Amino acid sequence: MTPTISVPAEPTPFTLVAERTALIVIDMQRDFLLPGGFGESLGNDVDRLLAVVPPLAALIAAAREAGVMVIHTREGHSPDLSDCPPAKLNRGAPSQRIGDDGKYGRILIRGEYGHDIVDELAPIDGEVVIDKPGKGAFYATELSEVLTAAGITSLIVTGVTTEVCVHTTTREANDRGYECLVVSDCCGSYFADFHRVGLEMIAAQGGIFGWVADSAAVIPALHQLATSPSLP
Ligand code: C5J
Repeated sequence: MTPTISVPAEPTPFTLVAERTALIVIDMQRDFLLPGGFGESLGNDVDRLLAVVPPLAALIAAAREAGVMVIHTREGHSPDLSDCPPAKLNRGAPSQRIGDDGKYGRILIRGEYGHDIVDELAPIDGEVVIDKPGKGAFYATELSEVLTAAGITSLIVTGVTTEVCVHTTTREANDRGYECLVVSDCCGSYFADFHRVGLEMIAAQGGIFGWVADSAAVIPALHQLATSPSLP
């Protein structure tokens, strides 16, 4: 029998089912996080995003130890920008747009240094990395097929930014029938209010998009999964 663990969460406890749960780590990319990068060049305070790295590293380690599938995503585009619609490309200050030269290479372009995940959270061999052109991780990607093939029904959702790619992905997943537990201190926003309200929106109205818990609640549950025997 598959072990299940109850995680204290808002608005109700979340049932973590081993082998049916994946941890999704959204867009922890240098372009968004590093000083001098794309995110900071837009006038944002990257410290708010960097604060996510230590708890998220601990959560990823606990998931790996528990045998929970870890999936990483990266927002970005092909070098010829053929997958970036004009409506997305033409936003923001000219010279600091997608495809322009930034401190870490062409901004949000696949293969560039800035497009990749920060060293502290680098995927390990065997982990899936989804390259996504949109804010949601399901749009124009193979994520649905990956989850279906692995028998996944629940997602632990983390990453940046809370109100943009984390929210869009959680909404997309919720509409597809996945139960989503968003980990509050393992998500981050450049804007404190957006982060707080973004999390409130997920758990409001009886958990309209999912559940919210912090890593202090989720990591012990993963440790319990790691040590609980699979019963026949
Ligand atoms: C944004 C993201 N904010 N990963 N991307 O443009 O949330």
